[in-house]
This record gives sequence, C-alpha cells and structure tokens, in this order.
Amino acid sequence: MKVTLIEPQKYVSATNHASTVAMPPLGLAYIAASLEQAGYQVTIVDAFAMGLDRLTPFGPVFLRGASNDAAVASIPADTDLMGLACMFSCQWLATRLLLGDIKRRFPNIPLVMGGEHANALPEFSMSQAPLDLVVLSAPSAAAQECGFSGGSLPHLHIRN
Ligand code: B12
Repeated sequence: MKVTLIEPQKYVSATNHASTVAMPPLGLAYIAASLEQAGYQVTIVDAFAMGLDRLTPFGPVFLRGASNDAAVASIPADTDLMGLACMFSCQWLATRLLLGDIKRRFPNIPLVMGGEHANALPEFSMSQAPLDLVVLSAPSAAAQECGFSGGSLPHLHIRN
C-alpha cells in the first residue's frame, strides 16, 4: 500500500517570533517510520521545505512554503492513502484550502488528518473540509488502522 504524507505551507506572523522559526515536521516523520516498519511505502511531500523562501500574503499573515498547486502536483498519482497534520488551529484556515485542493485532484483516495487541532476539533474539522478520517490518538496505531477494512478501529473518527 502506498501512503503519501503531506506537510502544508506554514502560517507566519511577522510580529510573532514563535511562528517564524523553522518547524521540521517531526510528527509526520514518526508516522512515516511507523508505516514503513509495518510494510507501507511512504512518500512525504513537504510543501514547507519545498518553498522555504516563498512567503504568500494570507489575510494579515503570510504562508511560507510551496503553493498548494505545487504540493498537490507532487503527490504520486498511484497513492492509496493521503495524510497530513494540523498542529495549530490558527493554521486551519489555510490547511482546509489545501485539503479541498487535494480532494478535487484525488476524489476517490482516502484523506486523513492528525495532529493537535484534529484531536481537539474532529467533528468541526470534518464539517469544514473533505476529510474521510480524523486520527484521535495513538497515531502510530491509528495510521496503521487506516489501511485495514474491518474490525474495531478505536483510534479513528470516520465519516459515515
Ligand atoms: C514544539 C511546539 C511548538 C514549536 C513547533 C516545533 C515543530 N517542530 O513543529 C514552536 C515553538 C514553533 C511552536 C509554536 C506555536 N505553538 Co506550539 N507546541 C509545541 C508542542 C509543545 C509540541 C509539538 C511537537 O512537536 N510534538 C512532537 C511531535 C512529534 O508530535 P506531533 O507533531 O503532534 O505529531 C504526532 C501527532 O500529532 C500525530 N500526527 C502528526 N501528524 C500526523 C499526520 C497523520 C496523517 C496522522 C495520522 C497523525 C499525525 O502523530 C505524531 C506522532 O505521535 C505542542 C504541545 C503538544 N504537547 O503537542 C504545542 C502546541 C501544538 N502549540 C500550540 C500553539 C498555540 C502554538 C503557537 C500558536 C503559540 C503562539 N501563540 O505563538 C505557535 C504557532 C506557530 C505558528 N506557525 O503559527 C498549541 C496548539 C493548540 C491549537 N489547537 O492551536 C499546542 C497544542 C500547545 C497548547 N496546548 O496550547 N509550538
């Protein structure tokens, strides 16, 4: 099974130092390692790293990273599952746009989200974006559950 993990552009506020530092996607790296150990083939599309010097105005702030079009174009056409994280709720306004772009390009491929914002507001997130699954906890176990078709899936919030 082929899984693509996507790191979106990141929110940057010129007046907030905590948002201007480089933020390597450690969470996605953990998920990727766990999936690879379980035998999945993983591709990471790191839109933030693909455009470190690219700042795009987004309301009163900026987004740093490659465009959503470039990120979507980097997703392998034969992927079986796509996942990304939303760590900060302030990031959600931008991330939900990327989720829409991904789903328009891959309407039949399951789209999964994890991370702190997803855990805090799973139903709200699913109401605002075309997510198929939200991972609630124990993400390594949950990420592996995404590939299973039956049985108990205690770590997932699934669209009915
Ligand atoms: C380190 C940290 C930072 C670092 C970021 C470092 C980095 N590399 O990303 C810095 C200092 C930059 C930072 C900044 C901010 N932070 Co901060 N930060 C944290 C902290 C303490 C740990 C995050 C972390 O790296 N965890 C370790 C990694 C390995 O875990 P992870 O990324 O969460 O990934 C795991 C899961 O989420 C999941 N997962 C991740 N991705 C995916 C993908 C899929 C598909 C799946 C299935 C699962 C999955 O699996 C991973 C492995 O277990 C958390 C608190 C916490 N305990 O989570 C707050 C936290 C995320 N931060 C928070 C906030 C509010 C901020 C700021 C807005 C603060 C501010 N006012 O400036 C800024 C925002 C920056 C921005 N760009 O706008 C809040 C977010 C709350 C929210 N709902 O928005 C948190 C939750 C703290 C809190 N309780 O308030 N932060």
